[in-house]
Amino acid sequence: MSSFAPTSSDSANSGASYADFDKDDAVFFKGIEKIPYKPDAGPSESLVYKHYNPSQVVRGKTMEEWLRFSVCFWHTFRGTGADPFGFPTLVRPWDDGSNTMENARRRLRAGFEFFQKLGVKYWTFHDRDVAPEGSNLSESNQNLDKIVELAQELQAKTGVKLLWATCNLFAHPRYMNGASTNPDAHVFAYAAAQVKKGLDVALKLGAENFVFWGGREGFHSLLNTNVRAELDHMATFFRLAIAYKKKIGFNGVFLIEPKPKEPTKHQYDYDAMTVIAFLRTYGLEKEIKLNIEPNHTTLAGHSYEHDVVMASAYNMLGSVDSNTGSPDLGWDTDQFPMDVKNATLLMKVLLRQGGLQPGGLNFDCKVRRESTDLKDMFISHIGAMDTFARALKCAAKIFDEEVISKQVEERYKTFQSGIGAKIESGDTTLEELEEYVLQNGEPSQISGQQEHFENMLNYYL
Ligand code: XLS
Ligand code: NI
Ligand code: NI
Repeated sequence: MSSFAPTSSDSANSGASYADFDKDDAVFFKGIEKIPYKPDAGPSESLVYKHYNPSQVVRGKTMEEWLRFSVCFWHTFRGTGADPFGFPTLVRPWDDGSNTMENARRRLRAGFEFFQKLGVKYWTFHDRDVAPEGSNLSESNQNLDKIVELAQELQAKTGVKLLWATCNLFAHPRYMNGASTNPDAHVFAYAAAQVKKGLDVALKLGAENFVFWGGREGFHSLLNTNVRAELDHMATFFRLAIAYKKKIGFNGVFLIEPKPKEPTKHQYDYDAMTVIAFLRTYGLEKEIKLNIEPNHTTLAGHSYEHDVVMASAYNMLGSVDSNTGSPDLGWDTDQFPMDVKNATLLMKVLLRQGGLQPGGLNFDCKVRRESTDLKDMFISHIGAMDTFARALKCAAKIFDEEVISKQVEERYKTFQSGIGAKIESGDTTLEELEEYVLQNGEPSQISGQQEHFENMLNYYL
């Protein structure tokens, strides 16, 4: 905590002490009830869903099944609003800012009340978000065990499940030069030990996936870096994790989350195609899929939906961190996704691949540091969920009517017969193709019709 402690602008909890939240029947979000579906609500009614109706069936599945929303613990329950230029702004009345187990328990219990009131069935966390790191590995593991016991209890009581767990291999100073790609084998061993425990915990809590995000796996300078050795070590790290996963019988899907930079200048898991190439190079493509975060995709210089499209095209899309950035900024702002057009482009892909299960749409998002009310935690998630519900309906209409897909198919029709069919099956030669051109001359011009396709998309939004 900083020396400057802001006071909350929220009145619902005024007068409560931290100890009040230790009681079994403590209510963390006073005055906020379970968020209802209210399609006729007006523009300023904010604690209602106007589009997300979990049981509504869209193309054979309920909205809840298609969307599989998940709340992330780190931003929503550990975020303080601090930035490199400013102190924390977010006051959570149960959080005394300490690194104690009591505080960790309160945060977790607040979390489950939040998931339930929101009506979200999944959550995600890093090991170090939920339990304090101790002074050595054994102490950290003991802290984690105690908190996992409480998480198990809360999951059973509420029916909220774990979409994925992950290990924080980037915050502690020991990882400053990387975790699995650290030039020091001792650090590699530490990261491995931490992942071993992370997998035990994931198994215990029934995690449906397990994520690896390599924020420090990369380099700031090639001058001091042996890139080939580091990538070989990273592959070894994954092989060891796969072996342990099988040994303990953890069936969750392993996911790598690509990101090109931030905090490291260049990260090895640059984007979807880089990770797919890495997995294939090291023979790991059957064991690991991708968790795509569109904000990372735009940081890599691609459009919002690019990596979702690419990963899905190769059957490698496992899950999505559905936050967004400001395209006019060069960093990961982790904003809530509120853009119906972008969300529709994403849902189009999910519909085509039949959903994301056992993955989901994880809100790796944080409220702006100026959004200081407890209510803002709800409003942000509700807005994003409504955005995706609208997008699902738009994408379903696009699918039902098949207008766009038929016209895309039409662009490739020359591959269905004649010389095109031979190219398609790989059953031709350069000589044969030369002969074809000598016979048929110059291809006639065919419009790409980009604006026509853009107009068609807008029709459905
Ligand atoms: C950071 C990443 C991170 C992962 C989990 O940019 O998005 O939050 O999702 O470690
Ligand atoms: Ni993420
Ligand atoms: Ni991110």
